[in-house]
Amino acid sequence: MIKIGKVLLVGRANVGKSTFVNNVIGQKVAITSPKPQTTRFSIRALYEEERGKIIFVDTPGIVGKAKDYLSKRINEKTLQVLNESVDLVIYMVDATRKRDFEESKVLGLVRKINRPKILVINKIDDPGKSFLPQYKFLEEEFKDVFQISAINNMHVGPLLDKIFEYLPSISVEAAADKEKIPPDLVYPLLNLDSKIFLGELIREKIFLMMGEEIPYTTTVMVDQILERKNGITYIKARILTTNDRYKGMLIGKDGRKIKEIGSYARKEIALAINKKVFLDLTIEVDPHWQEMYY
Ligand SMILES: Nc1nc2c(ncn2[C@@H]2O[C@H](COP(=O)(O)OP(=O)(O)OP(=O)(O)O)[C@@H](O)[C@H]2O)c(=O)[nH]1
Ligand SMILES: [Mg+2]
Repeated sequence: MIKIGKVLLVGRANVGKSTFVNNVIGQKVAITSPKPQTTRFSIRALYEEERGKIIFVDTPGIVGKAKDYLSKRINEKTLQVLNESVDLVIYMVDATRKRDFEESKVLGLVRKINRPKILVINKIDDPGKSFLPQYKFLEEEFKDVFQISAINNMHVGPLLDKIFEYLPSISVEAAADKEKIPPDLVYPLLNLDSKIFLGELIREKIFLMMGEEIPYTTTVMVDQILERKNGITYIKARILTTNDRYKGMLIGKDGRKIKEIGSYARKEIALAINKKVFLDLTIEVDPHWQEMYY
């Protein structure tokens, strides 16, 4: 018998959900950054080992007060995912952040999900900023509680053991027969196509290299991926932003900012696909991209 099932990750923005998924899988599937709502849509990624398969569903973090249109849309998207049928829910909280009304909002949503749940308290590697006592009361509500450091993979092993305990078992023969597996568990490694994934890698660099405001005015479209005869992979991508001022900031003095973003993204893409990459990256103003989002 092996285990196979779907695990939903839910929590406030920035608690480390995507970092956790990347580190368990051992490969970057979701971009991460210190800014909230880095993840904008749910990402499904497959973890496989001898005990079985886990489909992790990483979701965008829920923010307490969604002020702008984009943030509202992202919150709505996450709420929809919470209704999906899953075998287990991981509710992740951040030990380095105060529990406030935003956390109460997320807890309220988690309580409504009628599935087995595990409470994961993340970032315990950072004792200087620990609000651990504020999360203590949750330990009565959740039978299974793990304190981890997703970034250092600390205590992640025992958590995985527990996750597997909760997942349904099926015979090895049945698991090998795609017909016998529920269709929503037959995923490729990642549910994103390569254009979307490359766009995400570029978007991550904007989240890491620009100030607080700009990332939320931008999205990235990858238009073309071409394998050239000379062995170079040509990628044409556009950063969309909402007005000229932001465009100017993204370009930077003498075009330095866009160059930095492009070069950082290009290097990571080249490493990931093990090919030489030419990244043709431009910036466009589109005041309406957020309305078209999704
Ligand atoms: N110290 C510490 N930092 C962490 C840990 N896990 C994640 N982080 C950092 O926390 C920030 C947010 O991590 P993400 O994985 O992007 O968080 P997320 O929950 O996916 O956030 P959203 O997608 O915005 O909802 C990043 O800067 C991570 O490097 C951890 O275990 N310890
Ligand atoms: Mg994320």
